[in-house]
Amino acid sequence: MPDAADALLVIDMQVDFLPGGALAVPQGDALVPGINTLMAGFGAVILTQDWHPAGHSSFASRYADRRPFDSVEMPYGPQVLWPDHCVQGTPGAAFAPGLRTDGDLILRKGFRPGIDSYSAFFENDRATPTGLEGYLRTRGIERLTLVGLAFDFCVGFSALDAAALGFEVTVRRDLCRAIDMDGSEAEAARAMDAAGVRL
Ligand code: VGL
Ligand code: ZN
Repeated sequence: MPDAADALLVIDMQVDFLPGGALAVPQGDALVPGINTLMAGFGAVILTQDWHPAGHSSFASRYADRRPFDSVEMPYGPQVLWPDHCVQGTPGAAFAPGLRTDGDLILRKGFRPGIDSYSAFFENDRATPTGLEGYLRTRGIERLTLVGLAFDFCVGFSALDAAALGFEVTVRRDLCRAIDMDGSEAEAARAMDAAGVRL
């Protein structure tokens, strides 16, 4: 019997993050069967969806003098600029082909034009909540297992926030893949380990 206090969080398993997508994460597509199998063992399954309006402030195409993977200073701090990706309602924002999407909640994030959201809990100003904490707490969920994309961005920030909020957090590294720019994969692993996240 799945324990009602355990939830699986499936992060950003979307077409644009798969090989061939706008912001492809190597081997992202290889995770689908394993994640589908894992879902069956959980009492609560939540999927997140990166969900940007066209012209989002995290898109390098918004800035005449910037390229994807440059960094800019936003009012809330440094922000990496990305290729246009996961634009609301486009095929690239859809879930990965073959992924089970019959979970309990689909949480969309990154929909505010002026602010990016890596974490499923807080936007990149580290202050604006997505509402996920309240959802989990009111359901009595205490333990979270995270899988999906990308290990060093949305999975990592979500895991760190979940640990800081007091959830017991496990990241199934075998069911994640990283973008890995400038050593970001190792840095994310180090930060999660230091925060008490089980890897
Ligand atoms: C992500 C960069 C930009 C992710 C989303 O899902 O890790 N990374 N938007
Ligand atoms: Zn994004």
